[in-house]
Amino acid sequence: MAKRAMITGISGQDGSYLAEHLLGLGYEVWGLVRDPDRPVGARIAHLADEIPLVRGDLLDGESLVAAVERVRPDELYNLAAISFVPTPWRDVELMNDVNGAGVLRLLEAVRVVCGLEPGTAPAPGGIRFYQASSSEMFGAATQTPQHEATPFHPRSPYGVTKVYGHLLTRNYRESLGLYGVSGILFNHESPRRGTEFVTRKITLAAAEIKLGRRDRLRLGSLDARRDWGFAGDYVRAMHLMLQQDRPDDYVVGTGRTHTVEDVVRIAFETVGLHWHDHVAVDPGLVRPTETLPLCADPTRARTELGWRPSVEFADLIRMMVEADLRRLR
Ligand code: NDP
Ligand code: GDR
Repeated sequence: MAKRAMITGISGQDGSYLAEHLLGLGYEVWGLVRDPDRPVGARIAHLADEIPLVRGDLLDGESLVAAVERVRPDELYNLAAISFVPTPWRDVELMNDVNGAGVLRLLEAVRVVCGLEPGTAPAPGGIRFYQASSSEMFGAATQTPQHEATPFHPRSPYGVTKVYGHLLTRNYRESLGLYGVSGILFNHESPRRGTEFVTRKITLAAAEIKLGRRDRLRLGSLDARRDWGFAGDYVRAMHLMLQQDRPDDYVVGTGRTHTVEDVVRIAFETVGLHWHDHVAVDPGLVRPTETLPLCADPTRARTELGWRPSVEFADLIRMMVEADLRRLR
């Protein structure tokens, strides 16, 4: 019988790639959305006939118990979050409620539905749980590259909420025997990336400038460094994490960093323009508490999961620019 997966955040970048990947593996895939009566959104519109939707909101514990009870998934992927790091301070409480307490509500739904109790072995065939942790938890870590044992030192309220979800997932694993894992994923991008994130902001602007729809692009720090990979590769790692005999946490990234300026240069080269003619630094967009250069040490994912990224950085940026050009034309 086909395995059943449930994905929160299915309308997001990762949700869409994970749904495609699991459908390709023969899974029955359910998506948790806040309002199943609304159109599903561009990222998963092409999968609308293949994915049943179930109502649920990370802010509403009862809705999560009802959703988990109804779907009874073999694997539950918690990808839902407010995921933009410089979310305005006035929205930090909401972000904490979704990214932090929301994980608690979902884990509680799993505990209730599976009847997990301290001191009793979980019933075989229970729900396997994936939590979307983030390299942003490392923030100002003094160790580079960062691996699973690197101490956390988040530099943003977003990073703090992700540490909370991460530690809770570990706690349910250690206290209640839940098969719960956290994937500590470094930045991953794609043509489906939200336009507020720097790679897509740049690739979209390069395409728009090429087509004469605008002339300038304003950015924060061009020196900021990240370890950027392709989202389609990273969802394979999420799935592999839930197939292991023993649950554990894994760092996922390429192990190589590039600067924002590298993204800009490749994007503008792809459309045959000189970036210096179009890009300006806006001090208002420079983050006051930037992280240190974040770089993954994905040794555990490579050796235990057999995971490797397949798309190089420059090819990823070119892929995104070309997709934006196609979409605009
Ligand atoms: P997106 O921002 O693209 O998607 C976020 C999703 O969360 C959307 O589907 C959104 O639904 C949903 N959501 C937000 N609030 C709620 C809520 N209250 N209840 C239910 N659903 C909600 O994120 P990504 O796909 O890029 O990332 C997926 C996860 O991985 C996130 O948790 C993110 O923090 C984490 N992560 C991402 C990395 C990356 O580089 N992409 C790296 C490391 C971690 P709607 O469409 O309705 O708004
Ligand atoms: P990040 O991604 O904060 O790492 O979070 P983002 O693309 O927003 O920033 C990456 C780096 O680029 C610098 N930067 C700019 N960023 C944005 N958004 N806009 C700009 O104009 C700009 N100029 C420079 C930033 O300062 C930063 O250094 C992403 C999200 O997907 C999180 O949810 C996830 O957890 C982490 O990646 C890992």
